[in-house]
Amino acid sequence: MTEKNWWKESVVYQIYPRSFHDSNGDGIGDLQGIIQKLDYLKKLGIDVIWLSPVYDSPNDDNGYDIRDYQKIMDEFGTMEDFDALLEEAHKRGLKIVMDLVVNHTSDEHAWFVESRSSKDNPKRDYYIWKKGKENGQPPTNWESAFSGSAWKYDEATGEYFLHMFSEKQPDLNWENPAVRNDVYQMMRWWLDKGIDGFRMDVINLISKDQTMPEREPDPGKELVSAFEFHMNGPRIHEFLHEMNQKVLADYDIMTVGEMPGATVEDAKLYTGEEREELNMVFHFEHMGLWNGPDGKWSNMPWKLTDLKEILSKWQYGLEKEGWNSLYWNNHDQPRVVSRFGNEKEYREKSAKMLATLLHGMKGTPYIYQGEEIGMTNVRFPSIDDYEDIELINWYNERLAQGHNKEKLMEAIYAIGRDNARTPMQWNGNPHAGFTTGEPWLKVNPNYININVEAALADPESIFYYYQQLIALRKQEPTIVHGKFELLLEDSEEIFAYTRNYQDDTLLVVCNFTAQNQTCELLNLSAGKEILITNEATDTMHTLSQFTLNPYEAFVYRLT
Ligand code: TEU
Ligand code: CA
Repeated sequence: MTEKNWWKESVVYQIYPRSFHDSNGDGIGDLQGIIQKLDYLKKLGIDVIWLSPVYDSPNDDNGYDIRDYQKIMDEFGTMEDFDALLEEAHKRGLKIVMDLVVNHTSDEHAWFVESRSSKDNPKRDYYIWKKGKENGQPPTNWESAFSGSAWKYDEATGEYFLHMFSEKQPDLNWENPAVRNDVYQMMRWWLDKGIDGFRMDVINLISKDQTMPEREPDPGKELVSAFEFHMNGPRIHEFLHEMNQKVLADYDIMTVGEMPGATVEDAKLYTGEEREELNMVFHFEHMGLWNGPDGKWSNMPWKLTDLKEILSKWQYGLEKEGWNSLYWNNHDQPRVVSRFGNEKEYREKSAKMLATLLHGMKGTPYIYQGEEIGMTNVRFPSIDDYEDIELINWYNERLAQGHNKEKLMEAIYAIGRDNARTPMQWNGNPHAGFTTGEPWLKVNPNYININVEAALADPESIFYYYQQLIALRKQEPTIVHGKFELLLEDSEEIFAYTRNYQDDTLLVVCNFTAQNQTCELLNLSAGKEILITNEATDTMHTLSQFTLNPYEAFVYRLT
């Protein structure tokens, strides 16, 4: 596809390289391992691969702490391997979108090594340095997203530097034009190699509120996150427009910004065509349904009506301007079939239902590695089996505060990022065929039954259902362009909507429960054709009143 806005008709597949496929037996996924699986991705039917960071990194946050933007991480291979991957992907008509992490670098990046060396080093202002308070406290009472203060004291110069994530991820100072120009130069270097775009990590945090407001601690909220002060900051649109004009506009690419705290109104400004900023954003509203006083770790119960309110708000909101990203999970989120579906007795049915709901909507769908075979969350017996800095820091901080260990583990089982990072399950061989060595993170023991080889051998598998949904998007303009209309908005059991384009109307109905549900859709015309269903049937429900089986989903064309 070379026409403008090809990304509006594409389906994206996210690869977390560390966990995708290991080609040399060191237990760590790598670029050659991805090359070996490109035909599998082609078979699935996806168009674009979003590659989580593959740059040189000490891996404090598994590559989201970059030490050299123009060098490949040793464990992943060489720049020649990357060039081979890009060439092999393009040969198959697959595009590669890289992960751009420029809100922060690693503290081992040459820029930071210089910046911290002295107050008058030319790179001092590449980062955000502040004096502490008179009483010896850090400059503000903000928390890092990975627990503890968002400020780290640096002995060498007696000042603190800001890190909204780990202590090894100092925030770049985007107020400094030299930082911006160095970032733009690096982006052009990658785009001139022929990559097809960027996913931009927490890109709406780069413009900091220069007043550095102190936050009054709120007893109801254990988290006083630095995030809150810098989401959609004062100069964010200026910076993104500058990036667009100095880099992005010169290339036929796709850009998607990861934007914690972005609203529909923000997204219109970030993605409106005439705005010349980005193409799409990832919002987090549906990923925050279970947030409570301790953020996501509160793991509150969620309601279908809340999910419907959020997703339909974004469908309506970006109908005329901007464009939606559609996702259930990624490398930071729990597995969708465990979170929103039913991983036990209805794993396959509910996974297909969830896929139907998302892929029937308007926007660009993103599939996270393993989602297409219904991989689930994991329950490792000990905290020592886990690797993610976010969950380990949170666990240790809460344990030190006297919280119950079992309760903490239950939250990790439900919400922890390692749920998404257990190695991809390729077959029933040891370590699921991910590696011939010892995997860097244990494989989910259910790989024996849940793996690609088994899925490819089963015509009724979740894989082939995703393959059908992707094909449907290619053949049905109404799925790409149709206007969304929510139905049954008060139902806590059924999520239903129509898509209308020219004189074509599609109906999507999904039962989110393990029970039969009666449903009536009186004011709709009759069904004319079943486009897809997770039921083994060729008879359509009459829409006046009908009964849905547990986790039943279908897409009808209406007369
Ligand atoms: O994630 C940003 C972010 O908001 C994370 O804190 C995420 O939402 C959270 O872990 C879920 O509760 C991006 C990357 O996707 C993440 O992997 C990195 O750890 C983070 O930025 C720092 O680069
Ligand atoms: Ca390897």
